[in-house]
Amino acid sequence: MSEDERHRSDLLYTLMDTYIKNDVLSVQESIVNHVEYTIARSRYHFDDFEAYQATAYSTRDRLIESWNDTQQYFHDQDPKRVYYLSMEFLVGRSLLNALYNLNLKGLYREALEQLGYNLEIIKERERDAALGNGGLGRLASCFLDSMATENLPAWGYGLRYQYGMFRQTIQDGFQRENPDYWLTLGNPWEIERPNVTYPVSFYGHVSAREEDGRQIFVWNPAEQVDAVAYDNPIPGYRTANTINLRLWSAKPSREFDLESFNSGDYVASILEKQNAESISSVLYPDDRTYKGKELRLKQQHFFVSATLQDILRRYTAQHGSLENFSDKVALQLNDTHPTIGIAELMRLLMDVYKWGWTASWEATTKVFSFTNHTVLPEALEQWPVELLQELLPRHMQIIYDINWRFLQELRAKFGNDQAREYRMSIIQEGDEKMVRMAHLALVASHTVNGVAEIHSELIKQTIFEDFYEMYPKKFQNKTNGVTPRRWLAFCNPPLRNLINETLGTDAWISRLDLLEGLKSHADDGEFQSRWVEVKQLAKAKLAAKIKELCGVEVSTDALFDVQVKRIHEYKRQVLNILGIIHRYDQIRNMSEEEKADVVPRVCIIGGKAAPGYELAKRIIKLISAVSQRVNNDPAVGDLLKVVFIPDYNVSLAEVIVPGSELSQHISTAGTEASGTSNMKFAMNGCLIIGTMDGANVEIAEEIGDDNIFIFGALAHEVPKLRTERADLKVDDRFAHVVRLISSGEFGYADFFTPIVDAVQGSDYYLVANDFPAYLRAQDAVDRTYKNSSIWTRMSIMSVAGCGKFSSDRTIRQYATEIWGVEPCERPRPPNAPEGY
Ligand code: F55
Repeated sequence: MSEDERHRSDLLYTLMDTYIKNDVLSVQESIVNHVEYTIARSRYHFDDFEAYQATAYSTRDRLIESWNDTQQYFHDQDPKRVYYLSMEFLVGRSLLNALYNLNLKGLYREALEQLGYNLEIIKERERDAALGNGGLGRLASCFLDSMATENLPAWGYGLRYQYGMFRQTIQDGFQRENPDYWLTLGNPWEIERPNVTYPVSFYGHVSAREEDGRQIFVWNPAEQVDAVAYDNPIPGYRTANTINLRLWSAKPSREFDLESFNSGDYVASILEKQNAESISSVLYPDDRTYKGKELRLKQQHFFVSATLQDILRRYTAQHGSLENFSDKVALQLNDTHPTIGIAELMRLLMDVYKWGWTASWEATTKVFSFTNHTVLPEALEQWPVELLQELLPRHMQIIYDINWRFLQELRAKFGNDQAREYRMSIIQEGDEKMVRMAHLALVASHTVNGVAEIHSELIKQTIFEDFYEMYPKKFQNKTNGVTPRRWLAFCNPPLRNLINETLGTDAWISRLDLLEGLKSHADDGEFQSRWVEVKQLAKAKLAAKIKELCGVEVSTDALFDVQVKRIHEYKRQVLNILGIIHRYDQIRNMSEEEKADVVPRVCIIGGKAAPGYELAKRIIKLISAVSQRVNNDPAVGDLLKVVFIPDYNVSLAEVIVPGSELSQHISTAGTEASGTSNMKFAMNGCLIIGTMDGANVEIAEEIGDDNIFIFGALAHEVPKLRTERADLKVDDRFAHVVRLISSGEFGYADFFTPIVDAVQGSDYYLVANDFPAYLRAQDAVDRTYKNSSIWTRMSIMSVAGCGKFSSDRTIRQYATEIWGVEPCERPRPPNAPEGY
């Protein structure tokens, strides 16, 4: 090293070695600098929103420090990495989460306070990042939090939609969808990486030629767009590690098709290129039924192609070649949405890196694993062969090749069994040939997992029965979990403080099993009354939110009963609303004496219907109509209130979950893969009324079945009950409430006919069957609520038994049982300021 170089390196070292300091003045300096130099407002005048922005940028600076050092550490240690591929990440807000994880919340609160701003107020100015539909997207975000906290060498990959999940408004009781252009006022959390850009190709044709006695295929695409990386730092809780969520945005290609500009019509060429951006512009808001939309397939390919190019590029940059690639990389497919990535990796290995089929296939099957999130057949993705052929001709060819070899294997194992081949083939034959993405994912993955025990068993017996017979060892279970940071410690500070005090430590926040220590306090009267106080505080916050959003005044003395989730027939919001109508009808026919005995209830329902899901939209209207009627009936008063909370999202959930006392998870047994909000509610001392479905089964097991209200048919009984529907003796109360709807008691009788027909006809989701048991369970709820000490005991036992449902546990199981990756914890920098 020359004298000059040494000097420069010393200087850089000193400069780089100064971390942002953790004292009030330094924080204020940093915030005010961002007001002036980043958002270009005057340091003397900035409003709450600008204070939020500057605080976010200041927090981001710290995330960047930690991100850079973590990535450098991963690079130097070179452990096996895992990449979580998901078309959805339901992030929600980031400010408080980052400050808490970095252990800087108190410092920033104080710094802002002295400047005249309140952190609790300005944090409300952040828009949710709603890049997901529901459970699947939120799970991906919880996993990132846990992967960072568990110090895993992991990254998330996804799409940077410009329009996230639509914003729901309710007009005259009907759902309206409004665009969520969430980036309008900027996104301080992301770091644009214009130099991390990859070309992604579409359409065109494949040509073949001989080279050194081998067939070489060349894809000549007809369209190309660029994928630009946006990095979103994900800090772990109380660790020096910060991992990355890399989201891709589509831009017109810089190079492709430049000739067309010189062919005359310059303006038309520019305009045509603008279409490129539409690829990443909008999140599809359908969370169940698969729709064969070409743009959706384009999104999927755009996403995985950019992701795999990035992973391969980084790997070869570090290792000089792709040697040992499959020992050093694990790729998790979040449902089948990124499954075209299997064909894309094969293509890249064979056509770009010139590997042979065998080596490519060996590597591909070694890196991929796949998570299934549903047993509903209508949700299974299938793409028309014709569409795939046109959009991705080389991939279609590779899929045929994979299928050909797979069918050979099938014959070798089971002999000539045409029916089986027909069922299992990756290509579904018929008038319109289809590619079954789940079959492709199953054939190419070394592991497939369901998301709760019952669900993982069911997929082996139903949708993947044949594949289970063929590859029994591939099948695993990974029961979902949620991050206890966002969903308990941060969203419910009074409960956090009470738990800290009681356990004498906050270690439970990253070792949730420690909550078990609460069990010995469950009968302590003193502790119980503090527990009740904490719940009352959260109920008051929720009541204020309800007033703000629905204009309805609710009493915090009433039992707060909640069902918030996407609206779907299988989740049975209809069972809930029929139960509410029954309750209403009873109350209005009571004497004053009888009324004195009633437990007052506030029934809170929220959730979005997919814009094309007509029946779900009618259900929202029915709930609104019932609430109109009930809330304005003087015979009912405070004994029953019904509210539909509009635009249910992550930030609202952070208020609703702590403020609930009873929450409903009442899907027809065997239909809800897991559910994750059930875990969030239980963790916050909210009792569950639910069916033996999804993770409810394991929650009951963990917290004890006398601490949960379970009812209804069991999963193994459901198929038979469906065939016996015609013989069912319908409960009189059921017939009565249905008649109230169809006779126009709530108006709109004709509009509600399809709902009435659904539960009176084939009743696929067995609403009528489960109705009597549901009412019995609701009676038990009322009886129990009257005894505050028993109720509170159950509430404490719920929290105490929730240890298993931390996503930290889930992620550790993925890491050891599927990915084979180990923690890689960056040592805390020796010169880092205190508390860092
Ligand atoms: C989104 C897009 C498509 Cl194309 C299909 C499904 C979805 C989606 O959002 N699915 C979803 O949320 N599934 C849920 O996943 C959760 C996490 O595993 C489960 O808890 C829940 O049971 C399941 O319905």
